[in-house]
Amino acid sequence: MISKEEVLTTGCNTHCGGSCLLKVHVRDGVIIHIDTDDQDEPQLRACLRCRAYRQRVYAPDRLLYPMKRVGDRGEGKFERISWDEALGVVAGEYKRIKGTYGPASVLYIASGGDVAELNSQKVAHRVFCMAGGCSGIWGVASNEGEAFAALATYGTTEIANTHDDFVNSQLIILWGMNSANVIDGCGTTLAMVKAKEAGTRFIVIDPRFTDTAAILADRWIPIRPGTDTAVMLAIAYVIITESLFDQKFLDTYTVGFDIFKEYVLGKDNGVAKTPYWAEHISGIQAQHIAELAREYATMKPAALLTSMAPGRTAMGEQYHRAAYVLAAMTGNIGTHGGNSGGRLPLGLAGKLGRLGRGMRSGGNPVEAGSPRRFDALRNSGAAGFAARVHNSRVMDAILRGRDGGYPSDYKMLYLVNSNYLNQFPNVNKTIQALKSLEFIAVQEQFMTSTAKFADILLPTCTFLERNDITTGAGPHISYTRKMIEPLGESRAQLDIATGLAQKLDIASYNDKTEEEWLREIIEPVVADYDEFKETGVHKLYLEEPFVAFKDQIDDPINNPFPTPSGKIEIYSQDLADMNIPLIPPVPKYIEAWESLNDPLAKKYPLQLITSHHRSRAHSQFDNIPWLRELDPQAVMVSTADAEARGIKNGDLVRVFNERGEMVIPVKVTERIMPGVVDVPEGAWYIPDERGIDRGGCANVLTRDRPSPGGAFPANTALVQVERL
Ligand SMILES: Nc1nc2c(c(=O)[nH]1)N[C@H]1C(S)=C(S)[C@@H](COP(=O)(O)OP(=O)(O)OC[C@H]3O[C@@H](n4cnc5c(=O)[nH]c(N)nc54)[C@H](O)[C@@H]3O)O[C@H]1N2
Ligand SMILES: Nc1nc2c(c(=O)[nH]1)N[C@H]1C(S)=C(S)[C@@H](COP(=O)(O)OP(=O)(O)OC[C@H]3O[C@@H](n4cnc5c(=O)[nH]c(N)nc54)[C@H](O)[C@@H]3O)O[C@H]1N2
Ligand SMILES: [Mo]
Repeated sequence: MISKEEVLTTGCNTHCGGSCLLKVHVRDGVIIHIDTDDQDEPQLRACLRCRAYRQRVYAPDRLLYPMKRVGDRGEGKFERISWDEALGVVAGEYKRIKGTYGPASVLYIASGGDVAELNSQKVAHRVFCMAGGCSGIWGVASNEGEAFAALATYGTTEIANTHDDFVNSQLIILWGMNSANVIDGCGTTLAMVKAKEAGTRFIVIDPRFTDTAAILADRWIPIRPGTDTAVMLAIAYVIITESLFDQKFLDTYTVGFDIFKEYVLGKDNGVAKTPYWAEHISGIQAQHIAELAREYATMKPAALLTSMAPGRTAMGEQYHRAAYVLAAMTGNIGTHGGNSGGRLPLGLAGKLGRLGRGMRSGGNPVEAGSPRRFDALRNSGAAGFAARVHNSRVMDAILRGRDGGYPSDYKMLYLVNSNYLNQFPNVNKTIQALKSLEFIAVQEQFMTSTAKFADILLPTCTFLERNDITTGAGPHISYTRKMIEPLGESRAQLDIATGLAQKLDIASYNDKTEEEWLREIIEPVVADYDEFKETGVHKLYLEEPFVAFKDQIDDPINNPFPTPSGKIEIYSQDLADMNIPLIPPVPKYIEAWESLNDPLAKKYPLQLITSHHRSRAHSQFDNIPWLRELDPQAVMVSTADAEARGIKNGDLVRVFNERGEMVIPVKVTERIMPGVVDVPEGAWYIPDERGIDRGGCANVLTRDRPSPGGAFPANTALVQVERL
């Protein structure tokens, strides 16, 4: 334990993925202050959440002891028990349920929590894999649409340049990107500001006039949610008809442009994807689309940076695929200042070497020999197992089981690093599903809305109470040093898993010490482990910015793209072979469900988006007073829509659709386009006695249906807003 005051450097593990540098002031075993990098450029400066982390560590509502439920599920009544009893019950229930219904009836669900190499969700998963197996989910909430598109087009998800390359761009298009508030790698906005100072032009395309638009944009283009692909196709139309595309690039590095061109021009019996066509869909004037197309095609090099949010819509995969085609048409891939049409690399850029594998789940008997889903890409790995359920369908799967066409009947849930009820769609259905299970165990730090449904609660400590390693887009690697002892009886994830493995008599669970694991993970990238531990954060200085696909572009003969054709697949044979009209072989505009043309729009005329919030990482930090003060939860409504409803700024309003209802304050503003409302995701679900949410939990309103390629459509829902 550290007894005198010391200032120690570490890397944040928070699930925004920033991994920013923290300087933690510790005295007598207590964290007294947290500040950040003030050393060499590029600095890894922390955001407001990191700086407020002390309040999270010492929050009065931290879960400090294992507990068992004594009230009804969801009621939140618990009683303190020992670790021995808690882990004994979990192990006993696993054995009972596996014995009665088979291992596939045990569901293991995990999400973000912390971004850490060792204390990740894998360690508990390994226990269940070794004890006989469990069922799992596929579909990453963040970017399943993006991953699908990147794998189909480029054969890899490592598709972005490092952000020190921004200064080399003439033009940067931030498509749905709000990096001033939403972390996408540490220091991203600073790198953009440097580019702006160096003369780069910025265009922001977003239904909201974000802080990013305010800071950077030379031009802000508001767009109806879910219509991005239509606008991209119209951009392609202008580039094609005005012969602004790079034929040599397309001939050398891509397959299928001609088929895409036919579609865009409407020669395949369809409609020409003109700017006028896209204007009616997106709300952007045709002339503005044409101008955007000409700028993007002629200002070289230009970086089209696409955020994941427009991809978190119904048919969101098509948006990412279309962006990659635009990048290829303009020859912007593999060059400094250009971009693949993707966004920033989280973690280390490919060239810098890879961390060691660390502890892995190992083989899962339930998935051994699983056939592949008919709609899985060939290169989608374990996510393509038919034994898995999509993460936004899993509550429906619990309710309907095999009779509903799902792989199993589910009886038990072990939940790690997720506030599932709050963060995944259709809260009201989730409540029904969680009530129907025989047993639920949750690893948590707080009494979240999901934790209230647990039978056994296992308290996890924060990253400042254990050792680990994390990586960030600096690019950098951090040694996360244990600053204080775990509070109460809370434990690190590996400790919890080790205890559970003992209860399940798995002697071979772990044959290494923590130190040995961390050393093994870091060795391929950092030679001197002891120095790394001492320094805390290891910045990787690049001689020049990392450019994705530079090798493929510079020497295509020796460096094919990792796709079946070895080229950028504008046309994907893998997709063609699937023969699923909603995931076509070339990117197409397919209208989303719950668009403005849906008959439902008569009743629910507003498009809901659910943006990420600057004071939270998802639902994490919503209970932290310093952060709550900053930007209280509210629904953002345009002045025009508010006036039409007699709503004034600050009023309490009802936001509702067929799936649910909430009552929250309204922020009336010119900073969102008419017809669109934003309920930022992550606010905690607080039902009143009638089951109406008073906390502003966006997922009360979202639909639990994945997009055909797996995208998680958190930004596709129709709602109505009314004065209370
Ligand atoms: N502060 C903070 N940072 C975070 C997180 C957090 O919770 N808080 N979460 C982290 C994680 S896990 C993720 S996945 C990322 C998410 O990162 P993003 O997906 O980029 O985040 P969002 O805020 O959902 O969306 C960004 C912008 O897209 C706009 N938008 C929404 N729908 C559409 C659309 O259909 N079209 C267009 N053009 N724009 C649209 C929104 O108005 C918003 O301004 O952020 C990471 N960083
Ligand atoms: N409507 C809507 N819903 C969304 C989104 C959206 O844009 N709109 N975004 C989606 C996205 S991109 C994501 S990634 C998901 C995130 O979904 P989740 O990962 O489920 O969301 P978190 O709020 O981060 O929940 C993590 C929970 O794990 C607990 N926890 C347990 N152990 C640990 C630990 O060791 N460390 C930490 N830090 N926490 C621990 C935390 O206290 C917290 O309650 O949400 C998705 N949900
Ligand atoms: Mo995410």
